[in-house]
Amino acid sequence: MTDYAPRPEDRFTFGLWTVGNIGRDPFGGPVRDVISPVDIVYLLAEVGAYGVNYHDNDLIPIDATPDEERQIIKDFKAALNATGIKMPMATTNLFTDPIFKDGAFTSNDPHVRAYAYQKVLRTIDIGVDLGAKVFVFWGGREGTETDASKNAADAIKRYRDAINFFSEYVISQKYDLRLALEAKPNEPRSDLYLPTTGAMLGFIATLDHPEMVGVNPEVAHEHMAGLNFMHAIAQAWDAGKLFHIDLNDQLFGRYDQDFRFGAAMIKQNFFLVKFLEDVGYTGSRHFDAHAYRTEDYNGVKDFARGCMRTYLILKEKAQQFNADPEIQALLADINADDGTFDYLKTFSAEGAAKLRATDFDRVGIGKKGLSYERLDQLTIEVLLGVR
Ligand code: GCO
Ligand code: MN
Ligand code: MN
Repeated sequence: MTDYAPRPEDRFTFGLWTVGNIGRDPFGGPVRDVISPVDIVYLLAEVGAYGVNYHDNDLIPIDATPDEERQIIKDFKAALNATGIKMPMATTNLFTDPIFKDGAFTSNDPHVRAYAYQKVLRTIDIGVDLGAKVFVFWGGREGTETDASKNAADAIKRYRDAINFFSEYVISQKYDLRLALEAKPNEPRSDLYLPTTGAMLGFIATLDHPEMVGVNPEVAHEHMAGLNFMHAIAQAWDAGKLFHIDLNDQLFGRYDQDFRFGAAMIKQNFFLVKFLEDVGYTGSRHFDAHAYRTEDYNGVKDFARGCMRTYLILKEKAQQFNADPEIQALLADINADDGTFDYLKTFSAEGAAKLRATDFDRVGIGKKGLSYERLDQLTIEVLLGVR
């Protein structure tokens, strides 16, 4: 048992836009005052976070003059130095300004696409200067309301051209920077292109520099699509593509909720944390979520502390699961393997012939109970704290 205090090695990060969220929604205006990026850095230091991430315009207003931009970056760097807060990930806002109302890289208008490229190049330069090692692309407006408006295959091609362009830019500048693509099925557009992490993984394989591009999956986004997030994470991990992760929470079938991590689906998030910890994921554990609209800034701190604390509690539960003799005995039984079929691990003609000649007790094997009810109940009891 620990005190669940966050430590730097936990790599807990928050976006400027997360704890800085002022609680605006489609039905109501802000409920919290805007606080400056510098104040957000101090707030994150106070709650024990490791780092902060940002969109270009969270830090530098879209219409800032070069002098204003220099001063903002200077002040931000001073806050990072004073607090020890790191800045591991940067991203570009390609969705708020009206110019992006029909997308950025997938817009039909070449001026919009070129402006988006320019915005990304500038953000990469500043992000690298601030310490970013991962650069996220979330295609917030890369989609449609009506498919009469765009050719979906052209949209994917334009997306590919853009990521290839930025990959070459990073290589040409000799930056130590990897790119991470974030999928979302919908919101704010009716339908977004490349809607799931699986779709992104397929897309990455078609790029000119797939080795420098991975994914930034988000709990809420896969849940919005009714999918098992941990399975998406497992596929990304298996492909060597889990460069970053956006943790939050979200019920199936709802609007984009962005709840505190672990606020809604405890069991799913337990298996997620268990997966990340079991495989030894060492990247940022980034919380892309925000406090309820009912909260003031004390509530925002409760929110931020809660994200990290729940992660650490679930991590402890995962350790408990892994150390539980009854659970482990069940798992050993379920996974029993005497090596009889090791010859099938690679194909050989002899192996195929041997397999053809093998008699299986199909009925007997099909009758065997697997004890998953017992296993799941034990899991629930670990989670409920009665074991
Ligand atoms: C959302 C997304 C964003 C992105 C962010 C960083 O649903 O709005 O999750 O928060 O993660 O733009 O790329
Ligand atoms: Mn999101
Ligand atoms: Mn996100």
